[in-house]
Formats: sequence, structure tokens, C-alpha cells
Amino acid sequence: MNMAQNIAAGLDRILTMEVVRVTERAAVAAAGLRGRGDEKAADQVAVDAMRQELNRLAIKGTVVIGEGERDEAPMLYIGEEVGTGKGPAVDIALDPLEGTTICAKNLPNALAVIAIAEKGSLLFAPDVYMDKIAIGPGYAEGIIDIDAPPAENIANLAKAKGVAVSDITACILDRPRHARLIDAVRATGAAIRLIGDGDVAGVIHTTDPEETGIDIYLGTGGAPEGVLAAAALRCTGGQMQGRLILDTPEKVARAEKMGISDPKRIYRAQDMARGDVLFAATGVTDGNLLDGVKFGRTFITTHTIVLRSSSRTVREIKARHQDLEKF
Ligand code: VTB
Repeated sequence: MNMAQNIAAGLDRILTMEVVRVTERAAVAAAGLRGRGDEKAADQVAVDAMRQELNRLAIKGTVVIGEGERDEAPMLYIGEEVGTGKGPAVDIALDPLEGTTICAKNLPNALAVIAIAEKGSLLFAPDVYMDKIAIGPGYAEGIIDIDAPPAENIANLAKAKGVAVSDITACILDRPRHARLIDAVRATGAAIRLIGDGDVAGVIHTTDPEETGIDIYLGTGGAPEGVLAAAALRCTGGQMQGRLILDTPEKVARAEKMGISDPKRIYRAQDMARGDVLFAATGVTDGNLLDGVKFGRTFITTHTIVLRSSSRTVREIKARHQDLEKF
């Protein structure tokens, strides 16, 4: 690809490298408070750190998925302008600490996450639940269907993978609201990995079943987390469907205000994150795909995955930070 084509392909590719610092810094900050039982404090330091680094990026960024509405989140709120202001106009979805509770308990798979996309190409999702289903790459389009019973989706996936249903593992958030879903999956003979939090990681884990042991993600989680996961899947390949749960007139009205006219719409990954998308996640606690931050005596180690949709390159960056002063 020549330079002109690269520019035409969307986001400036140098951003793929630059964005790593943003999640690294947030992850290091949060990791300093792993296992202290204080979700709020861990989240706060991650937010501060991510914002500081984000404001060094040469972008004219707008937060579209952030820490909340302006009146409830002083920093990285929806609509906040970030970056130096000198650079391309982009939309940003972020979660400086995805899995605040797992970080507070020092359990696996807490992440610092960001997605950067061309202006106007990320779903402006209200903070409601989203029903989600996701599988990794390499399967024919349409083998999963959010409206089909779990047994059917799992059977179709097993058939396509060429394995028995009992060889499939589904990842589901451990919540009372999932009792029936869990029973339905167990009845098929498939295994379940129940996670306490962190469904962005749960969805991403479907993209590398050999490494993570997860074949399919099922259940309801946050809609903002759904958009972040969709951004990652756009880059790795894989299929996802999501539907907002707008079960009160108030939620329907809130969604409508954000431009969502069809409350029952099924969004595929490419509907939630369109155009060229960058995605980066740094491990805060050790996980199935990423190691957590390690604090050595003379350096700090971070492990980050950086993805870009237009090239579908998956980069893993292990960094050794020797200038401890900068944290
Ligand atoms: C999930 C999970 C998040 O929220 O989206 C979940 O990925 C959904 O909400 O880490 P409930 O906790 O109400 O089930 C988190 O757990 C927290 O943002």
C-alpha cells in the first residue's frame, strides 16, 4: 500500500503506535491499587492517567463512550474534547478500568481499554444493558443468531468448528439474571466460564479460543462495553450481535435522544463500530490473553494488544518502563 492509499484507508496509522501509551498509563495507575478493595479509587487513578496521556495525542477527539454524562463524570465524560486539538477529528470509546471490581479483588482480566474511530462511526450507546452474542473469526456469516435459543447457537458453532457440543465453552457474566441462560447452556453439555465482570475481555476471548478456552460469549452486559468489544472484533474478525435492552419508556426516550430510533434493532459489530477503527487494551491484572502490570524493582512491565481494522494487524506490545518517574 502506498502512502496515499494508506491515508485513504482512514485513520493515520501512526496512531496505532501512539495509542499504546494511553492504555499503558491507565493500566499502571490502576494496577497500583489492585487488590485493595477500593473500586472507586482504582477507577479514579486510571481515569486521570488515561486522560493525561490522551491529551498528548495529536487528535481532535470527542469522547462518545466514556465515564458517563457530563453531570455525573467530571473527567472523560461523553462529549469531552480530548487530544491536542491539532490532528484528525476522531471519536473515542474508552474504559480506563474495565472491571473495577476484578481489579479491587485482584482477579483475572481487568483491562484498560480504548477504541478510536473515524468521526461519526461509533454507536452512541446509552448506559443501559445490551444483550450480546459473539464468536471468533473463521466462521460463515450467520451461524449465530441473537434470537435463536442458546442450544441452537452452540450446536451450530460446534458443527462449524467440527467438534462435539461438549467441547464448546461459553463465557457468561455470573449474574442472577442469567440463571435461565446458564441452565439452557448447561443442558446442551457445553461448558461455561462464569466471569464476575469484564465482558469486553469475555467477547475478545472468543477471538482466540486456543489461547483463552472461550468459544462463544452470551448474555447481557453494559451497552458501552458492547461497543468497545465490537470495535475489537472489527479488527480481529469474528461476529457479534447486540441489542439494547430498552425496557422502560424512560430508557427508550434516552436512547431516542442519542439518535436511536429503532429500540429493537440488532447491531452487528460493523454497525456499532464502522469505518477504520483502532483498539488497544493493556492488562491490569493477569488474564487469559494479556499479562497484568508487573512492578519490578527497577522497571515496570506492561502487556498491550493493539488492533486496527483496516489492516487487521494484531500487535502485542510488551513494554519495559525504566523511567519510573513518569508514572
Ligand atoms: C459488564 C461488565 C463490566 O458491568 O458490562 C457489567 O463487563 C454489566 O453490568 O465490567 P452489571 O454489573 O450490572 O451486570 C461491569 O461489571 C462493570 O462495568
